[in-house]
Amino acid sequence: MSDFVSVARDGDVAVVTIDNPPVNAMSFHVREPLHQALAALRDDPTVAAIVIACAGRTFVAGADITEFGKPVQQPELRAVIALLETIAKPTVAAIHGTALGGGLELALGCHFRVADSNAKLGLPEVKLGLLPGGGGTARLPRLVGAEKALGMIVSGAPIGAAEALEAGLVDAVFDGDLLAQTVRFASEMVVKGGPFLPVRNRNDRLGKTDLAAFDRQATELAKKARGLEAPIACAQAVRNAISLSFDEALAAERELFLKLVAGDQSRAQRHLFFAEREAAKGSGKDAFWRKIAQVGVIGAGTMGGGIAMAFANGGFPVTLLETSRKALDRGLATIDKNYAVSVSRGSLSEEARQQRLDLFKGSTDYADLADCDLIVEAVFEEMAVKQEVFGKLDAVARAGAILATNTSYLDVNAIAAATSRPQDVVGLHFFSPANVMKLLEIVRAERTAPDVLATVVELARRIGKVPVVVGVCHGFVGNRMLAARGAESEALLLEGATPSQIDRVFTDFGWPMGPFQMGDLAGLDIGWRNRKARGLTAVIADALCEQGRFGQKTGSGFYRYENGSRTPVPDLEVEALIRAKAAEKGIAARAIDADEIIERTLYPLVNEGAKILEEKIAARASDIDVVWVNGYGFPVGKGGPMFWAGLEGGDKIVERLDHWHERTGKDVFKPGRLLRRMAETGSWESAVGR
Ligand code: T1G
Repeated sequence: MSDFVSVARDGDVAVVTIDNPPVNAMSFHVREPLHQALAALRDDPTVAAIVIACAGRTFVAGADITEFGKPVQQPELRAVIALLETIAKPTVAAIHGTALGGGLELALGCHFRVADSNAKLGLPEVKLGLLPGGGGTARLPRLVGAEKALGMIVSGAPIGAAEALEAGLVDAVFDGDLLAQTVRFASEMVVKGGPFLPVRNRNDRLGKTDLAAFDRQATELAKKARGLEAPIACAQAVRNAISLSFDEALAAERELFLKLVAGDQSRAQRHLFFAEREAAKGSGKDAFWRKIAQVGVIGAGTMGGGIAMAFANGGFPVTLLETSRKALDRGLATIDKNYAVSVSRGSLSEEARQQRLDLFKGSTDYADLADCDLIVEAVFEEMAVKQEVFGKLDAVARAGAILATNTSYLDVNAIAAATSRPQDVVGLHFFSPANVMKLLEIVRAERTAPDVLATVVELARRIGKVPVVVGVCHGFVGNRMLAARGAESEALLLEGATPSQIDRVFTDFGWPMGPFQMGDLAGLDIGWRNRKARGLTAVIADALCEQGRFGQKTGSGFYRYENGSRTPVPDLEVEALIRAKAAEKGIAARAIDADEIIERTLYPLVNEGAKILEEKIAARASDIDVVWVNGYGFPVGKGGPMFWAGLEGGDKIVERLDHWHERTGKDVFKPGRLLRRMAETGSWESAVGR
């Protein structure tokens, strides 16, 4: 056959094996020989049944994403599946690892699907700004029902083999030798005899759809789309499966798919798919350079507790150290409560909760960290405190242990210098809540050893984090750019904009919330203490904090929060305070529109990103996108600030920054050299290359 598709016989059962490492993507060089093989086997009278299986670690994990946006080579996936459905003899897909996207759609083209008990099945196309384009929106509802299909396709979340069996998506689940059991299953079907109904002709479940319930569910899901087109298209396509004939629904799916695949949102989300994988490159993927079996965390506060949970969730025993028993018990109680909340929400079983709690050991004695392979410090954000902790760590930690700091701003080189082993020191900047947020900014200090870097990058993936390696500067990539994005927020308020007006521009842009609501959620006192420590001021935020308005936690900040609710209510008192501060500075209020707000917040964000790239604090523009999407809620449909800059147009950004620089004389608007080059060359890659 070909290097990528082979056919073997087990009696009168033909086994077609796809072998296209690493994830058996349905690339053209797979589709063509597969199409040929199936046509031949269909017409071969000596073949009584056909099994489709995959070599390597997984069943087909989807269409080949690298082919999108390029001329389509025939046969397409839909043609392979259409051929599959013309086969009268039983066809069985043997699923192990992950059957995702086009891979599951291929399996839906078979009469039967059997799965290994650890297999996962799903249609995650929505995460790429797409919808299933190989008939999944018309076939999946016919097997699992419209409501279940809607949930799976709009969320893109895979389900396990047991749930798939219960839902009717697979016909059997096996442990052990999957292929042998699948061949036996196929033979049993031959004996049982046909006719074998292709999924496209199975309409019973669809016929039982409660349309009102379905439409309610679809409306609820659409509300959460936040400007993304794909979730809406997914819901529409599943709706079509109910109300149209199979072929009409298939044609409608095609139309929606072609529109999305050509759109900026899907291009942005495909960019992020590869950017996340690129960001983790440069380290031995599955090679642990240093053994990490036992983890220590210093500080059981909000960050320390979350970090400890992240490691326990990854299966690592954790020693949690605090200065006093009281503080330790408080920290452990919070961890216990957090797990209890997950159990009550059904996202964690009671058994798993207990297993994780059993991984924790509390201590107030540094000596208990002596057997840890990695120790993460999460104490007060002050250099002297951190250096004292690292001095103590240097005395107790075993040789070869990795010493990490969770600082979100401070100089990791200066922290490392407080030890006799700076080569073992690295920054691990988690984001709050650390057991939830996916981003891990890994800060490479001047003397951090390569194997330390490689080890923590791999470790990050193992605890479900998205690692990005960055250099040392104040605030690293994320917080340094955040400062640039926020630099003008106060000026915009003094000149006439309101907190809710600015926040709405951000939510319209696709952000979960704007800077002022975010400030209230995180607590305005954190920034206040940081500014005071550095001798900086923020006229309005400082004034609010002096009034004890720290945000949600005190019931008021830039907004009011009534009766403990999290709903921000615009507060005339705040607007009066802003106007008073403006009057003190002789600033008259004027109308400010959404474009100006974007230009004075997001253009400086991009500009700071360009400076970071130029200083090699970030290795790639796409790394900056991964930081902002996974750590700061930058809308995935825009691909991150650097990708978005390409959509917005480098020349327009430079022209407007020049305008504001001339008008205000502020450095935050002064376009960096690399941004100008990007505007000339049209891409960050070519700008960096020049
Ligand atoms: N196409 C091309 N390359 C892919 C790929 C794909 N579908 N999936 C993975 N890769 C590459 C990836 O870039 C990396 O490359 C390597 O494989 C290993 O991946 C018509 C429209 C399967 C769960 O969305 O979720 O089908 O960096 O590091 O952590 O309806 O990969 O080594 O050079 O992620 O073990 C739908 C995407 C496509 C699934 C494995 N499918 N893949 O995770 O490995 S759209 C998806 C994943 C579609 C049809 C439509 C994960 C994984 P490199 P990895 P992993």
